[in-house]
Amino acid sequence: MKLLVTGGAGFIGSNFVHYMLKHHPGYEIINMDVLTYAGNLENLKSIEQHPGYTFVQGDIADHDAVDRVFKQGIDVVVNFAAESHVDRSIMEPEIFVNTNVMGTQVLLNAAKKYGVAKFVQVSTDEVYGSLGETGLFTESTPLSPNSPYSASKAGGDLLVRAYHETFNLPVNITRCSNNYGPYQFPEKLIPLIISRALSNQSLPLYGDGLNIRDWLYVEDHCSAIDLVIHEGVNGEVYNIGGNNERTNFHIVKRILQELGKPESLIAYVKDRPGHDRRYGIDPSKIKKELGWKPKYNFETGIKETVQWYLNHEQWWLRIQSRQYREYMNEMYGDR
Ligand code: NAD
Ligand code: TDX
Repeated sequence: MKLLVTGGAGFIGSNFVHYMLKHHPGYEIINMDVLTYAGNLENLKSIEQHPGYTFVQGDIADHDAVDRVFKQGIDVVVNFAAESHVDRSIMEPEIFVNTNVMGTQVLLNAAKKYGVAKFVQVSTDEVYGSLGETGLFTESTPLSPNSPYSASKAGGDLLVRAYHETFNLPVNITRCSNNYGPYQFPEKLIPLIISRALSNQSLPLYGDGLNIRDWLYVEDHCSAIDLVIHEGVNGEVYNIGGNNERTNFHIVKRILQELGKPESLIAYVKDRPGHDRRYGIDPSKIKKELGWKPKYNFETGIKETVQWYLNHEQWWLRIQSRQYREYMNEMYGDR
């Protein structure tokens, strides 16, 4: 089995490459990643010499680069490559359309041209928009994205759907809730709070801090995608989540408790424009139809994650490059 993983140097993609090499030792994995600020080959250092693993630096929106990869014969595509941070999509939406829409289109075209056994589009619950106080997102919830990020992900999803309906491409779309765990770039809430608390910097909570996200440990997302590759019914969408809704305030307080740091570090800051109030995934379809079950509860997952960041201080300190510092300064007024 030759598996093309795009965006495999990012957070979830690198966890997925490790997961697949461990659980499917005979598979051949090609990781195509352009290495944006979020792509980090250090995440894959321990498997860089693995005989089943190859890295190709390239942009999924570059027809020629994608064509060269597909010429090698690809059985399955798992498309993780994306611009993934909502705040950046508010500052600079165009790149989100280029990668998340155009890039997906280029991959779909190559998959159609060369033929694949499966194309898995890794999407997000954010395409469904925001929930009120009750209810959960199901696979039939209408798409109602509110940020340039989620709109571009929804655009990619619709193209994937169209390639199934029009060209019979064997596709699945997965829509997962917020992930956390090792190798997550410290612009996202959990690693941002851990790294800033460890440096005794202020901890920015947007608005009233009571927006709700539904958290899933990254390894559980990987096991769900593995299952969808092998058992997913072509053309189907699968929501993935572990029923772990928490307010942002709760998350920050829990991390402070784990680190033994004071709540006085919390700083309420201006809200994110278009900030979705609540996400909550109904994962019953993937559980019932494919037998997926998450392994981690939130308590175990958050403890492991905090420990990982404590043990890998050099990993996130190295990331804090000039570009990262400029971004943090623009967002939070750091010096
Ligand atoms: P990430 O930002 O950590 O990683 C994205 C990776 O894609 C990086 O390695 C980057 O270099 C690469 N990339 C970006 N543009 C590219 C391009 N044009 N060509 C090739 N590679 C490119 O993102 P993540 O958090 O790991 O998310 C991975 C996927 O999962 C995304 O599609 C995202 O929408 C989806 N998702 C993320 C979450 C979450 O909580 N992080 C939840 C649900 C779905
Ligand atoms: O400094 C912060 N302060 C804060 O209050 C940051 C970075 C975030 N927040 C809030 C905004 C959200 O309500 O925390 C929540 C989580 O924020 P992010 O980590 O930016 O994630 P979110 O916007 O929910 O999107 C994430 O989950 C779905 C990923 O970034 C997406 O790629 C994924 O699709």
